[in-house]
Amino acid sequence: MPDVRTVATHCPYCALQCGTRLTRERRGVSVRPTDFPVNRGGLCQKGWTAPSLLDVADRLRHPMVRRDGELVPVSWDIALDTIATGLDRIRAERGPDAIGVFGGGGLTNEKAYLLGKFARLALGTSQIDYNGRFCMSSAAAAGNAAFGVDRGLPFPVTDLGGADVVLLAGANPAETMPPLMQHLRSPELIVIDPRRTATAEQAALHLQPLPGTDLALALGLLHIAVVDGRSDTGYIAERTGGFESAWQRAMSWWPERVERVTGVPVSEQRQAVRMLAEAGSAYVLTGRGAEQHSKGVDTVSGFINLALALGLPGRPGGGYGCLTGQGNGQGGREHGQKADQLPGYRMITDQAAREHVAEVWGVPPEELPGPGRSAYELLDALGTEDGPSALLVFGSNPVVSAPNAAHVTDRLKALDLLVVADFVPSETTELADVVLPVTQWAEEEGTMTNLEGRVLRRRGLQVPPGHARSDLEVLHGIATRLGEPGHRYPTRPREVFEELRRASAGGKADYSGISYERLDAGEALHWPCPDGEHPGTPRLFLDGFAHADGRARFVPVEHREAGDVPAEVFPLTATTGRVLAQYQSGAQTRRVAELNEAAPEAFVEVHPDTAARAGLAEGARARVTSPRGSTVATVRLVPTMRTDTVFLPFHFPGDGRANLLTSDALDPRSRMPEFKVSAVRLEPEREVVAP
Ligand SMILES: Nc1nc2c(c(=O)[nH]1)N[C@H]1C(S)=C(S)[C@@H](COP(=O)(O)OP(=O)(O)OC[C@H]3O[C@@H](n4cnc5c(=O)[nH]c(N)nc54)[C@H](O)[C@@H]3O)O[C@H]1N2
Ligand SMILES: Nc1nc2c(c(=O)[nH]1)N[C@H]1C(S)=C(S)[C@@H](COP(=O)(O)OP(=O)(O)OC[C@H]3O[C@@H](n4cnc5c(=O)[nH]c(N)nc54)[C@H](O)[C@@H]3O)O[C@H]1N2
Ligand code: SF4
Ligand SMILES: [Mo]
Repeated sequence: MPDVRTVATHCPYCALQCGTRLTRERRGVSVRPTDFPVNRGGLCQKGWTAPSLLDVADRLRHPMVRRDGELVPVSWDIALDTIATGLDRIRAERGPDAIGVFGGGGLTNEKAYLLGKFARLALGTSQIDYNGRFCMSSAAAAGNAAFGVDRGLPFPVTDLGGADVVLLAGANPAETMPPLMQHLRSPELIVIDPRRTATAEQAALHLQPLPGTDLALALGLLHIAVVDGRSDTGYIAERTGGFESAWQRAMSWWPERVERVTGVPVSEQRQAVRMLAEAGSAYVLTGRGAEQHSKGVDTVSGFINLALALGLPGRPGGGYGCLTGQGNGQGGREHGQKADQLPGYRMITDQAAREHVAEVWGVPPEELPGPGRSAYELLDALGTEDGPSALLVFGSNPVVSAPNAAHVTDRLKALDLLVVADFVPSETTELADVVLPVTQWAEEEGTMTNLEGRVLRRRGLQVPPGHARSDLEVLHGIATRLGEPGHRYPTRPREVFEELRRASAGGKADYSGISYERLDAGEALHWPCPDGEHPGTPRLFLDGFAHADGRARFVPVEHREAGDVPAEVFPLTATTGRVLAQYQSGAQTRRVAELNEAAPEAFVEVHPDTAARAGLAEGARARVTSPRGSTVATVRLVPTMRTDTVFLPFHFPGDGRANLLTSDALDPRSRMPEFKVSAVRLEPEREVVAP
């Protein structure tokens, strides 16, 4: 890793991957935004303060092993030997599936790829999944069903700026991707969100449904479009299939019925359809608000059906997209850290895919395990009779971010061996038996794939502090101690990428024509990019969809209730999400002084009437209780809230964890947890007095 003075790279946080230039000054590293298309000179507060992550006071600098209950610093050899000995023993006693791996959508493409290979070959386990299951999986499943391929935005972000109307279903980019808002200045916005968010404030039309009812709303919008003769019958006939069966379901969702279920007035439903249908250019986008439900896949399908009926996808100036979340939310789901996938966005159950990848890896296809458990199911099985008794975590903090968090914490505690690689302490490293200090963004090379499927170069500015090593070196170190040949686990990112190119060749997410050389020369390469001369594919579907017949598919969907239904004891609906100044489980951003000042503690947004009924005033400490457990948070009175709904951000630790409330309800297809609906009651926090 060279020590250089200045470098062009990208922000370490979200999927927008704003372009930045880092410079080493005498006082530390400074950041400034570049004119990269997604951010065009803009950054959010997290991006501006990112350099302070590099030298946070409690940065992990030494490997640590737990001895007599305490984590103590040890050498890398001791740490890696401890891990290898433990894994060997567990594997000998209980077989390879007794070892689990939990990855992350923040990992570079190279790390995600090598982690998947490491799990399947070095460990021989099927038990690998990643936090993207909590993030992207519903949109991915619906996108694959409709279009035959799943790429967050099948068009560049800059296309949005030319639209007349953009519908945002359950996304709050004004807080979650602030620089994106510059592309949404000229279009009129329709925002579907139970809360009047900063994004909704900028909308021409804000629909405010009860959490968990978007599917009914999407069916209702399709109903109006068809009945009012606003659907694009020519496009439906030429470019799609399955309209009739989808329409059969939408037929019974007349506007008054939709209003009863969602709370969205008929007039607003009609206005939304009118705006979309009369626009010359329109886009439908979904975010986690529509997706993180036990019916997340069907809900996204409902919105895609609407977009298809209006003739938007695959047209210049129109389309459907999902706003991916984590820095590498897109690439993280393509290279094989998902339970059911191999690199190139191939399915692990597909014989041809297994043969291709096995050949690149130099093993017989029979050696590759089959599909494993999905993220929540994996966490839920830890330490049980047939679940893993060891877990390796790379890039996630499930003690805070997993649903039903108290239960997940218990499962983690039941493990024989928990290994966590991170660059800062987290609520999950606190439970670990071995903690491995790794490099972070400005200390390493690699590639990331942003929300528009564009592959970007992450570049290193400086050497890491202390004894931190890259995740790639960690995987190499464990694999070789388990008896694997070292050359199978290259530690140079460029070498891993060269192999990833070959492994992805011919797959849906084909990176074979992308190289560090082309990226460093400034080429804008969106996958698929099947050969070195190929210009990449910024816009998918213009000539046809990825199904064999070139047509998109309507998917018949029907509304259903959420896993939790509010009733007497738990009369309110709690939903969860994000604030601008904190990122995810907060492991990084709670360590940045400016960010922590802006958003220091857990809070709950409540309508003043709802608060008054519960005997709560602004600033009071409230206890929010669901059938799973309770969270303590400071009351914020928000007059624009629905009276039946409260909102909590999930960034905070301890008894402020919003995930103490969330349930284990999963989408049957994507296995996405229902982060957005929990039945709760609200009351003043009472001191629990010991008897
Ligand atoms: N500041 C910040 N930015 C981030 C992140 C972060 O943690 N902090 N995380 C990144 C990641 S990984 C992701 S996935 C993205 C997520 O980006 P978003 O999807 O924008 O984030 P959320 O806040 O989870 O959800 C968006 C909105 O959904 C609404 N919502 C809740 N329930 C429902 C519902 O039932 N229906 C509808 N229609 N809306 C509902 C919430 O009120 C919220 O305003 O953000 C990325 N950017
Ligand atoms: N209630 C509720 N819960 C949610 C959500 C919600 O909306 N509501 N959203 C869900 C979503 S969309 C997401 S994406 C998840 C995210 O939740 P988590 O998976 O917990 O994500 P992070 O907090 O980003 O955790 C990443 C950890 O990995 C470390 N890390 C970052 N980069 C690297 C790396 O390159 N290598 C290694 N080894 N470590 C690294 C960070 O320091 C941090 O400790 O939360 C989910 N949980
Ligand atoms: S929007 Fe996302 S990528 Fe851009 S500066 Fe903020 S956190 Fe970083
Ligand atoms: Mo996410």
